[in-house]
Amino acid sequence: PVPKSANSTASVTPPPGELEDDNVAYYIKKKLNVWCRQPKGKWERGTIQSTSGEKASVSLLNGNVMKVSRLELLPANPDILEGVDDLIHLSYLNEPSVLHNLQFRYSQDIIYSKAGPILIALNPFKDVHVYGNDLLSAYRQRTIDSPHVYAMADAAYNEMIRDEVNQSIIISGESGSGKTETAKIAMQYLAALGGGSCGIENEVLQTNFILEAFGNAKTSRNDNSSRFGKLIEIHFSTLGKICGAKIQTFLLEKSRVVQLANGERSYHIFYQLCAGSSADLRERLNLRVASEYKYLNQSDCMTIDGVDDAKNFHQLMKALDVVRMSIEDQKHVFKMLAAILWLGNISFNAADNENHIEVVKDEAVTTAALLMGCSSQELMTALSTRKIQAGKDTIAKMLTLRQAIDTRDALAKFIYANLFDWLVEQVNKSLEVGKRRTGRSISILDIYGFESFQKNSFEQFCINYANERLQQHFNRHLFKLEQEDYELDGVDWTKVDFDDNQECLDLFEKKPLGLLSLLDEESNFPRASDLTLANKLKQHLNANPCFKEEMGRAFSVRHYAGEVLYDTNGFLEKNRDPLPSDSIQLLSSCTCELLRLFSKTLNHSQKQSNSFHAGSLDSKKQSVGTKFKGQLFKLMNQLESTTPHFIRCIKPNTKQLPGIYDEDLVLQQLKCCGVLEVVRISRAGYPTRMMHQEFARRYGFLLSEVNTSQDPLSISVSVLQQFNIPPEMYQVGFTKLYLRTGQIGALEDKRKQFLRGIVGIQKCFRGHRA
Ligand code: AOV
Ligand code: MG
Repeated sequence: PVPKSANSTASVTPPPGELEDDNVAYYIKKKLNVWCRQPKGKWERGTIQSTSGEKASVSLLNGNVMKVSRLELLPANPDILEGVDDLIHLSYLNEPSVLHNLQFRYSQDIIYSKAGPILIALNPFKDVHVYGNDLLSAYRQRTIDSPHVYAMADAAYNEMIRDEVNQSIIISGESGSGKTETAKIAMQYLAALGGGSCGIENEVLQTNFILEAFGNAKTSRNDNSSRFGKLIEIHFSTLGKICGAKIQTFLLEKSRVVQLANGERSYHIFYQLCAGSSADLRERLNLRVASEYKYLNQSDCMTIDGVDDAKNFHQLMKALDVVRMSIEDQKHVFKMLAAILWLGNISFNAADNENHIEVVKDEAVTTAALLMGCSSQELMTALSTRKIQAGKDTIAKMLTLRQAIDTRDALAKFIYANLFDWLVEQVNKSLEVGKRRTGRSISILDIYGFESFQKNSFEQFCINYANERLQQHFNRHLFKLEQEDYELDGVDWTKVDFDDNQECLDLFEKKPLGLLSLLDEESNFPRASDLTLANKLKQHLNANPCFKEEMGRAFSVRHYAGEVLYDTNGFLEKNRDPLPSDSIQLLSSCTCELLRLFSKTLNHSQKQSNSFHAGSLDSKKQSVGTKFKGQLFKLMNQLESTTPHFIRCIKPNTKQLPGIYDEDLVLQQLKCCGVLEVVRISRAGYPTRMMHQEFARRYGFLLSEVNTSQDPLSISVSVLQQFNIPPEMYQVGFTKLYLRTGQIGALEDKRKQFLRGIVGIQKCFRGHRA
């Protein structure tokens, strides 16, 4: 289940160092390192001994000598570049070189590296001792500058203060790659840096625990997988202290509440509640052990290795206290959770021989009704019948087993999703920025990465759409803006091709002929089916190069990170996400305040209509896809106004184990997130840029001959000439100087030496007078 390779068209300079005829001899003479592809595709390092025709004989590091085609050879980096901090510094950027550099570091527990402006974080799957107060202060005082989340958070903080511009830290990567942990590490740094007297930073950190309890679950790929996207905006006062925060969440996976794949769990909170609640609470909620609930026991997985649900429940209650949730509200929350569990245990009996059912009146129904605040009869009616208008009368029609189960599950999902949103709202109220808003903030985005499985459904469809949007943001910043900057400033710059994914975004977003619009149109059509949807898509979208027709109900999308095959099975239903009007009426009549509140979140118009059973989308109710698109647009707008910092998390193996570095897996992730392109472009470009005035002011005094001109440009050029900076290492723009990697460092050294010299002379002079 891995995405196929990304199409990398971006090559600024030709991939450096093809082994050409004329330099092979040089490689042999100097015993330069090369990479040699092994029969199974793995690359080994060695040196070329001799060549004959198209064949070369290579002596490998492990002592073996191999005869291979010259096509199987790539230049390797000299030993002195082993394990460099920033991939930009590698002489050769071919795949084995990049993979080896990261592996070399990983094997020494150095999990962070840079790729130009991007931070790469490899998941260690164990405690690596690179966190904590000592390191935190070291990064604060800049006594360490090796790549780290701390360094990135520090840069964001400083830029926020210096430029008075909001910042964002955008974290992406596959499931289990370490996004959520990385986000927490960044938050810890900011909390330490911006911690004030009011303790709000602790509150901000505690929210992680609450959101993870309700929004994370064990999946086959991650024991603590976030099943929602999250943006946390941390606000700072003019003094640079944290003064509040705001959390936005995206697209919680609701289906998990009622349906689990084997070996996976529902949301942590259910198991925590069952394991950790007090005797008193257990009695009030008529609570059982987790294994007695159908919603939890269907997947044969009740516990997670190394996780103590009961202990976590106590920590959760503490966290709820920290965000000042009242005991009353906490009780409501637990009541809703128990109600959901009991709903899942409600069962049905055949009522007649026409497939109709009735609800079994047992402990499950009575307890669920009690917790929700309605009578058992009301609940039973809502789950087994639906009212339909027949002339002037309303009559109750009995449901089939399938309809009844769907109704029950829809109710459980609705309650949970609303409870989650409500909880986020409560947390936000507690974190609310005081009256003195400064507008300065750092946002941290932890959102699901690109997904491609054997079978992909509506969830992957939405997730991958979100990733296309994020990728465009990434492209815009790193490639487009960069080029525009050069062009505006009159700098000669051979255009860089990069994968513009606009076509794919159009495929999703175009109206009326895009995936989302067509999906909505079909969702509104009562007799539509997954097959009619698939046919409609094929009929209208075949011309888009990112769309590919497949057999039957399926279609494929060519995403920036590879082609994904989607099965339309369930798309319409998940996009409509219906709740029967009878259920809405039931909720609005419950004595539980929360449920009444939730029922109001639904559009009033839906209550009148019978959208669920008609199987269409109420015209006023937004579909899940459209709502998500709206959220994404809002998110993108927010991010556009910030200076972005990108972190790409990489999962070195799928076993969640330390010490295993699967080259293919790493390579495929590096390609998916465009890391290799960024390195090439950053290196080919001029990463350092300075206004002429700024440059002249900083280095002008180093000139040995007094420059009579006051013109910053001519002063700057004189400086560059005096220090013999080769012309290919810089470009002079209309307003700025553009320097290649490494040049500014050399100038800074000269400046320091010079200043030390002056201080030395002054000391000596003072000493003389004394
Ligand atoms: P994710 O957020 O990217 O997955 P997590 O942040 O939950 O991934 O990381 C998965 C697991 O990897 C964690 O539970 C830790 O055990 C381990 N891990 C990650 N980063 C570190 C680190 N820096 N040091 C030690 N262990 C780490 V998902 O939410 O599934 O996409 O939807
Ligand atoms: Mg996560």
